[in-house]
Amino acid sequence: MQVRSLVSPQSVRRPPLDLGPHVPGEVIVRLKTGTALREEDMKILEGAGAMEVERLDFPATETSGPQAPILRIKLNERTSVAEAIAELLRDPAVLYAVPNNTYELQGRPTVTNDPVSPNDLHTRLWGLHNPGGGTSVADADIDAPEAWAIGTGSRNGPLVAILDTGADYNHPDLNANIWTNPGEVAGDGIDNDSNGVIDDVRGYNAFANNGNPMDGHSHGTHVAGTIGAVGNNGIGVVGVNWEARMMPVKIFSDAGSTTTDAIIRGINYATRMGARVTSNSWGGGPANQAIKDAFGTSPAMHLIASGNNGRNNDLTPTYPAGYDLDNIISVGSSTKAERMSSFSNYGATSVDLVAPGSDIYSTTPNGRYGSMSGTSMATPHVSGAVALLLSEEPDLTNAQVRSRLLAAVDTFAAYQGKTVTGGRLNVAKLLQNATDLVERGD
Ligand SMILES: [Ca+2]
Ligand SMILES: [Ca+2]
Ligand SMILES: [Ca+2]
Ligand SMILES: [Ca+2]
Repeated sequence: MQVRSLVSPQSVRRPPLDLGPHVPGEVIVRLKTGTALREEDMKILEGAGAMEVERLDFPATETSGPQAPILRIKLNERTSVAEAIAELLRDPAVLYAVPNNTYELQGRPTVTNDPVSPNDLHTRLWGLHNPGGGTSVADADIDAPEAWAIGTGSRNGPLVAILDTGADYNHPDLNANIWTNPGEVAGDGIDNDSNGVIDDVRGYNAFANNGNPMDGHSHGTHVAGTIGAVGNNGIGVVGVNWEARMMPVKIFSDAGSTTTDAIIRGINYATRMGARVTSNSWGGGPANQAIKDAFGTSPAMHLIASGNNGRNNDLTPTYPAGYDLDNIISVGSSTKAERMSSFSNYGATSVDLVAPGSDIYSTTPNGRYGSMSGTSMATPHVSGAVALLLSEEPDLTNAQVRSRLLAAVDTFAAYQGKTVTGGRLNVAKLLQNATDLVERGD
């Protein structure tokens, strides 16, 4: 017996009804084939109202090879974004056409810069080592001191791209652990290493498309300190890694907003420069196929904040954490009392694990220190743990990193049914590997 399908054909591609917040008069377009932008492609774009075309091509990798063109087009005044997308989707040469969606930082953490002398600071790093007392639960931490008995990180270790508001690379507790581009000469106005960016010595400003990733906000500097503030140097704080190789990629303006084209430029730069890990304390807004493809093309492991809406991501996905890619890990936030942070998004199938994110003390610009809360602060604990693991075991694949990371959690009822693992990061278990673990009391 034949079953007749009542489903209509899938071949008609329609633009989404809700385009989400986006840059007016701009569209991101990906073509299907070829690596060159041909004359007939230009005709298609002009037919859809394009006035200006910028290439945002994904870098070729060993697995992907050369990539089909991806373009940011600026439209003439007569054409709306919805009209242009509808027109482009009618052409079989177009793989997809999406808005240049805009995104915000994950929450707006408040900063309290602290004037207290450096010798007092270690007691505030409860996420690394929590002795208990007050509202704190002893050992509600990632067991960093136990991990440091195995390794403390390396300045020749994995390149960690921090996609954020930049970083204060002159901070005395960060400077030595910020990547220096070996192929670039500072201040000569020349792109010495021919990577498309002039004078990108300490990272990249993808938002303004220049070589200076200085942080005028504070969020990215705080994230960097959790991953790799210089350890055992007698000042400030210690990161999960005492030594690290962190590359600030500034995808946000100093006001904390960004666009799809800046995000793609930032991810592509990280890919091109060989990032092994990316740390992403941002999200919200609509799914965007071009951003998903930029993450998917990159061979790096991507640690991504689950979001600060206090909601279930299984029901209402948050992006980029929610993109279904093997190299993305979604991170929720825990408190010093071993509870889910009230602001943290959760999800039994969509949030992989939690890490300390409430009341986190770290570096802030101009040589200062302060506390912030958010899944933004939880994510760099995991990024730092993955970097520490890869500095010890550089040959691990992404699949191995994922399975090691998700096995090396401390499980608690508070995280059951709210995360895939039901647990909180434990970096000592991660480095020890779960098989020969000896449980410790603190
Ligand atoms: Ca501990
Ligand atoms: Ca350069
Ligand atoms: Ca130069
Ligand atoms: Ca320090």
